[in-house]
Amino acid sequence: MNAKATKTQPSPVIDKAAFKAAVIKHLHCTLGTDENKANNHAWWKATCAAIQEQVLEGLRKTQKSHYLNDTRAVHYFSAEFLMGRLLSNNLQNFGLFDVASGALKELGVEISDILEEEPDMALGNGGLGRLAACFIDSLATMELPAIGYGIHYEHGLFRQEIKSGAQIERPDSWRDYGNPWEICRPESIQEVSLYGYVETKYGDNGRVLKEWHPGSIVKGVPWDIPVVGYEGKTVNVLRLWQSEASDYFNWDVFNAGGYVDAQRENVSAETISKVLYPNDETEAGKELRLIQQYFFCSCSLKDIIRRYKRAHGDDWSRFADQVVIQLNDTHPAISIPELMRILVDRAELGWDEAWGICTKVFAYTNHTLLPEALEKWPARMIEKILPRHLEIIYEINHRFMAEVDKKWPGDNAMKAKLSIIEEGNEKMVRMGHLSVIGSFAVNGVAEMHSRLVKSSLFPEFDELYPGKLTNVTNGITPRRWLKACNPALSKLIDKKIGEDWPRDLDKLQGLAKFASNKTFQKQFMKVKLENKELLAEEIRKSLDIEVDVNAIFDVQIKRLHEYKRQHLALLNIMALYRRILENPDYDMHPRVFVFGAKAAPGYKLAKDIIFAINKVADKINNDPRVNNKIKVAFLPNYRVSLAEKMIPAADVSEQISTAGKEASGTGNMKLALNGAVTIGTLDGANVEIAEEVGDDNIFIFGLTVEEVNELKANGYNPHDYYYKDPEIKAVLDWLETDYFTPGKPGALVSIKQSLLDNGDPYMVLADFRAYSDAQIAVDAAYRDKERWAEMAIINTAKMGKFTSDRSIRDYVERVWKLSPCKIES
Ligand code: GLS
Repeated sequence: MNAKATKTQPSPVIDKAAFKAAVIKHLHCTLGTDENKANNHAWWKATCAAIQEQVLEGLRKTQKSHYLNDTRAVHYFSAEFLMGRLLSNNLQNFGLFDVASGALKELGVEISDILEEEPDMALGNGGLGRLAACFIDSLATMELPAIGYGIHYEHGLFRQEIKSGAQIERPDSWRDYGNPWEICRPESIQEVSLYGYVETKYGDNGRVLKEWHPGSIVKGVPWDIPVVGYEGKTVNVLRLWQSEASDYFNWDVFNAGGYVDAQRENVSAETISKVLYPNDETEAGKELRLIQQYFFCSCSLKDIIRRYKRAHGDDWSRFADQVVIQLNDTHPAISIPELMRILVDRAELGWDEAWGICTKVFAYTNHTLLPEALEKWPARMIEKILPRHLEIIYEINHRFMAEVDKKWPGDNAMKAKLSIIEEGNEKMVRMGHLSVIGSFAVNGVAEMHSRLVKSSLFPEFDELYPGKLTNVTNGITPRRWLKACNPALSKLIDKKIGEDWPRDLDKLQGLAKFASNKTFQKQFMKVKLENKELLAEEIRKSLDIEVDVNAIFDVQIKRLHEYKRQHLALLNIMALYRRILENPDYDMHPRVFVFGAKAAPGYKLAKDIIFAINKVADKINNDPRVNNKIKVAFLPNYRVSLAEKMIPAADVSEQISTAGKEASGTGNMKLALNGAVTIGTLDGANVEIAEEVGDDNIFIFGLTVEEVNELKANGYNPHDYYYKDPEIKAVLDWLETDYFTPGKPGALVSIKQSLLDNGDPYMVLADFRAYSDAQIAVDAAYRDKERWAEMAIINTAKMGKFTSDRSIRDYVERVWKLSPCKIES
C-alpha cells in the first residue's frame, strides 16, 4: 500500500507558456539568434537565461532581507568549489524541471540534449571541494545567511584523456564561451598587497605602529554565482575572486629604492587565479599557491568588513556577533594573521582586543590526517611575500608559547611540538597549528576521523582547549545526488512515501518497511536496471565496450591515490581473471568493474595505476576465454556530471581505503543513497554507514585502524604475504611480464615494486585475502535476487543521516550559532 503522498515539491513560479516565451525572448534578445538557427548550445544558454531571471529576483530579495534583518552570516572560505552543472539543479530547486522540459519539447528541443551542453564548473579536486558545494546548497535550502568565498580559476581541474591507456592532461576551459550563471561585480573590487617591507614607527604614547609598504598590488574582481536553495526561496551567493593587474603604481616602494626588487618579485597578476592546483592531499610547495590562498582570503575579509561597516561603522564590538568564518582545511588559514593585521595595523585596536575578536570569528575543519597534506610554509617564503604576516604569526606564537608554559611549565619538548614554528634546517610555519590556535572550534569530518584528530593529531591541543575539538560528519545534498541525478528512483520514492524527503531525508526510513515487499523490490530493481542500461550506453559510446546489464555493476569512483587502493581492486580483478583461465567453469556472476579517477599530474604511481587498469581491461575485455564474466571499464574524465550518471547505476560501492586514511569519504554516501551496497573497510564515514544500514547490509573487510597500527609497529613485511599466498605471488609476478603490455615487459612493474620493495605503505597485500573473500561473499549475495534487492533498499532507506542538511544543522548548533532568515517577497 502506498503511503499518502505529501505534496511538498516546490511549486513552479511560472507556467509552461511563460517559460517558453522567456526562452524565445532570450534566444532573440540575449543571443541574437532564432528558433530555426539555434543549435543546442544556444538553446542551453537561452534556457539558462530564462531561469536566471527567477534566480536573480530571488537573489535580490534574499540580499535585501538579510540586510534589513542585519543577519549573522557564515562565510565559507574554500580554495575549492566543485559545483558541476547548474541548469538541472536550478530548475529542480525552483520546481521548474517539468515545466522547462515541456516548454522545450514544444519548441522541438530535448532537455536532456541541452543539459549536456553545460561544461562542469570543476573548480576543485575531489571530496573537499564537492563538500563545499553540497554545503552551500544546504545553507540556501535551510534559509541560512551564508556566502561561499573562493577563487575564480580560469582553468578548472584538468580534462583527462586516456591515450593508449595512459592519462593525458588537457586544459579545462569551463567558461570559454561565457558562463551564463555568473555576474561580475566591479563595484566590489578589492586590492591585495604582496611583497615589500615593513616599517616600524612610533605613534602617540610610544605605541609601535607597523606600516607595510607592499612591493606589488593586484586587483581582485568578484564574480558571483547565485546558489538557489530547494524551493527557491533563499538565493545565496558564491563569490569567486579573479586576479587582475592593478592600475596602482607603487610610488612608495619606488621612492624607497625598492623598485628593482619589486619588479623582480612581481608576480604577473593574472597568473594568480589562472589554474587550480590539481593536487589533493599533497602540498604543492609552490609560492604561487600561497599567493592564491592569501589573495582570496584578503579579498574576502575586506569584502566582509566593507559589508559590516555599512551597517555598524567603525564599531568593532559587534563584529564577532555578525561574522563567522569557516576555514575549509588549512588553505585559508592565512586569514587569521590577515584579520589581525587589519584590526591591529589598520583599525588600531590593541592586540588583546583584536585577538579576542579573531578567535571568536574563525572555525577550522580538518579534512585529513595524511602528514603530507598538512600544510607547512617555509618562514622565509612568508617573509618574502607577506612580511607583516610573518611578524604577526611570530607574535601569535610568542603569546601561545607562554600559554603552553603555564600549562606545562619548563617543558621545552612540548613547546617544540605545539609551536606554530617548526624548527629544523628550514623554519616552517605549521598552518594546522595556526588554525587550531586562531579558531574557536575545530572539527573533523566523520566520527572516527574526529576521534583520531583528538587522539593522534592534536591530543595536546585537546587538553589545552577542552571542548574546542569536535565532530561534524560530512553529508551530501540529496537534491543533486538523488532527486536530480536519479529521477526514476526519486519518482518511485515519491509514490511510496511522499515528496518531502529531499528536505527531510530521514523520511527515507519509510522505505525500510517495504524492503522485503516483493512488488517494491521488483520496482526498485527495475529502476536500477534502467539506470544500468543508461550507463551501459555511456560505456559503449565512450569506450566502445559492450557490457551486460545483468552483470553486477561494481563502481569505484574517487581521486586516484594509493591510500584509496584502486590497485587493491585491480589485483582482485587479475586474480579473478586468473581463476577463470585456470578453470573455465569458475563460478561467478558476471561483473562489470567501472572506474573513474583522475591522478594528480605529478603523481607517477597514481598514473601508473590508471595505465595498469586500462591495460588489464584491454586484455580481459578482449579475451574470449573470459566469456564476458568480467568486464573492466575505466571511464575517462571523471567529474561531477559523470558521477551523476555512474552513481544511479551502481550495484556495488567500493570504499576500500586503508583504515585510518580516508577522513570521511562522501562518494560512499552518494552510492549507498542510490541503492548500492558497500564493500569497504572500517574507515571514515564507512563506519557510520555500517552503523546505519546494519552488518547484514554491508560487506566490511580488512584491518581496523588498531590492527594497521599494530602491524606497522610489529614490522609489517609485505613479502610474508607474497610468499605465503600463491595467488598474490602469481598476480604480482604477472605485472612484471608483458602479458598485459605485449612487447613491453615491465611496463606495469612499478606497482609490484611499490607493494614489495617499497614496503606496501598502504597495506594492500595485508588486506588482499580479506578483500577477495568479501568479493566472493558479494557475488553469492547478488545471486539471491530478493536478498540483494532488500539490501539495496535498506541502503537507500537508511541514508537519512548523511544529508548535508544534517551536517549544516550540526555546524549551526555546535559551531556557527546561526538563525534562518525568512525572505520577504
Ligand atoms: C578530503 C578527504 O580525503 C575525504 O575523505 C573527505 O570526505 C573530504 C571532505 O571532508 O576531504 N580531504 C582532502 O584533502 N580531500 C578530500 O577529499
